[in-house]
Amino acid sequence: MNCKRIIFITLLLIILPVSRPGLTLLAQAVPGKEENIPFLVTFGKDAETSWGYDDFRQIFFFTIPREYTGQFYIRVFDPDVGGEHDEIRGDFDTRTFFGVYGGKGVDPDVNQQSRGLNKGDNYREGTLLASRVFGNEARYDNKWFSFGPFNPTAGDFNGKWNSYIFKMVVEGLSGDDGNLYRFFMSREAESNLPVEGGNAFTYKYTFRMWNDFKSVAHIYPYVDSGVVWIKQRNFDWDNDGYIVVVSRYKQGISLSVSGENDWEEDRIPIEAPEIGSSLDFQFHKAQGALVKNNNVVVTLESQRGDALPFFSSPIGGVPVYNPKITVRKAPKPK
Ligand SMILES: [Ca+2]
Ligand SMILES: [Ca+2]
Ligand SMILES: [Ca+2]
Repeated sequence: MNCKRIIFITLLLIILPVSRPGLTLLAQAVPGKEENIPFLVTFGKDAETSWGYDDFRQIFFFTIPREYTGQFYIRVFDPDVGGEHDEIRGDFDTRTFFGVYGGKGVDPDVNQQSRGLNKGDNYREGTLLASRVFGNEARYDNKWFSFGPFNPTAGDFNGKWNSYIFKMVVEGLSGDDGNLYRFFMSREAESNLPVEGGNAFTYKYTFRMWNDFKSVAHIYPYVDSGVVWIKQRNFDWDNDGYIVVVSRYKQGISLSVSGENDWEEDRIPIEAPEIGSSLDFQFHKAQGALVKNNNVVVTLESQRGDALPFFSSPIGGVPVYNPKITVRKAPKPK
């Protein structure tokens, strides 16, 4: 490699991360790198809700920047329910649907039902591009399965993000076990090669905590203009430690935490400087007796009742806060 080429690549590495405000380069792992979350969780529809789930589905949106013209794949790690990683009840007898949607009806800014937050919502709206139902299948255990290739223009174009949007619907069709899995949006079928500037988001985050006292999980909602306060709701935290919200302007607000099979909520004020940036919701595990295999569900909505998206790669980056966190109690919603 000659000297000019080395200088060129060095410059490229310096310039690229700042050339796309709000979007980062390596943003396609879901859960994201900064979130420190091992797995997403979806239970079969015959499961008890106290196992951490209340609607037996998870919906994620993937964004492909308009400038990207190549094909891409959405890869799923451990899509089966069996063998490693998954949560067994009795026998492994759960079937999980994974479906990738594009076209009109997908964009959740245009079609709110696409978010799948309310009972009766037609969250499968859009064109089904690829799907598969996974059961207890050793050939997909602890392995990646790739959906695609997809052409970016098969997505639903969103002007605000200047991106094509695709939707992944995961649904526990039958059985009572928990399917643990994660995603990666990749340029290749057989390896994880990120699409520059891509991202992913959801409006209802259902995830698994690490079985580790020291581990802190993070999720990063984006606060859009017009938000004055938000209502947070968390489900089935099993009273495992504490949840705080941190931002550039919040040193730490302690939230009400849910017990087993129970929702808790708070109202969190939003300050003007927080608009157009991300909040950092931190999930700190209880010290002492380890709460094992803890699955938790989190949703947020603004004072207008509009749900806030959680991005796998935080928009504007991880908010920087003062490490000496002072904790105060969030007021109850009125
Ligand atoms: Ca497995
Ligand atoms: Ca079972
Ligand atoms: Ca699995």
